[in-house]
Amino acid sequence: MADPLTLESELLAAVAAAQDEAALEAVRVAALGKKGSVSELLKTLGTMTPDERKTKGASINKLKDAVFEAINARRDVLKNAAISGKLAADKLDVTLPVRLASAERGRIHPISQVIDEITAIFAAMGFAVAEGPDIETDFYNFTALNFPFGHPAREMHDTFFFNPKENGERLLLRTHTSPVQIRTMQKQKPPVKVIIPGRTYRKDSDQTHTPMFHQVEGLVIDKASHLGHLKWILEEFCKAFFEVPQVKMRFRPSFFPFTEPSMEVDIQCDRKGGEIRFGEGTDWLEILGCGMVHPNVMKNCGLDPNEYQGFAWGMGIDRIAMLKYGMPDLRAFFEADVRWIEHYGFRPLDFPTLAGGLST
Ligand code: 2NL
Repeated sequence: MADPLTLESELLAAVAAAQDEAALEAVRVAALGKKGSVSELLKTLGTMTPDERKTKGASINKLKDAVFEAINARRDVLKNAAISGKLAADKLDVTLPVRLASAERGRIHPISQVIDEITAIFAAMGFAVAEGPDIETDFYNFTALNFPFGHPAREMHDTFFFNPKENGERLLLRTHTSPVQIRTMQKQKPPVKVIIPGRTYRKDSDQTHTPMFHQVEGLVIDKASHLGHLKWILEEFCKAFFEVPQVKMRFRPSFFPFTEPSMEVDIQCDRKGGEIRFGEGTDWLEILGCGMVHPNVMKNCGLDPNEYQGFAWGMGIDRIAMLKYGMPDLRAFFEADVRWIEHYGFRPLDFPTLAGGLST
């Protein structure tokens, strides 16, 4: 039979050597479990004479108590060590920036931002927004707009045509947003006051042209609309859009098939020091074309040019977006580079308003 004192020193050494709770549990089972070394010793008490039991019983019970206590004490130590280790490993750096909610993480493309800004400005002047299809017919894109058949202006637009249908009709990608104005005039009796922002397409691709680009056109039709109204609207627009208190504008005679007279408009700017400032300086920058709606266009929409007159204008969105926000490369607009949009994009919930600021 094992000697209680020897067994005690062996078991206490094993308890002290247990490095985790699982190892300690194995020691406990081997000592105090049903067939454990201490339990086996306890069983021998029943086979002893009363005298033997008196002398040996005390030392065996002392062994059992000592091992039991040592295991409990060791278990506390190991539990605390495990918790401390976990606390040390599970670190949270509260100085890290907070991760944004998903609705805050995306960015609004500068083109969308500029369209929203333009819409806010014209909405405040009482304009509605109209939309129409990107795929158009020859009638809406050219004929109704007073482009005669075989006229060189049709070629100038570098049109993307689809393959002809069986009936010979050839659809195309609209080369300007003007078809939407034709559709609006057909649907709606004057007075008409609309702007049409949207995608337009021309077979043109170089440093300053992309085959898809964006335009916004405006149209006003009423009984007594005149160029004075047009000039005021465009001036108010330019001041609001470029966020300057004053801006000089220069109207130069030009030609478009769908307006008469036609004008190109330059705004005053300052190009000193490699950047452009608006509303100051002695330089000029062309930003849009405009004119009085041609009587033929009125007639093509079923309006009597002796009863109604109107004016219209059109401008490229991509270029004024580059000017306003200092983006040097047009092609980056359509490359879907997330680093570019993170730098130049706008926060999704900051919708531009005249009262709250267009581009805060
Ligand atoms: C430009 C010039 C312009 C229009 C667009 C228009 C539309 C209708 C009737 C008459 Cl339905 N005019 N639009 C008028 C003048 C100029 O755009 O340089 N755009 C980038």
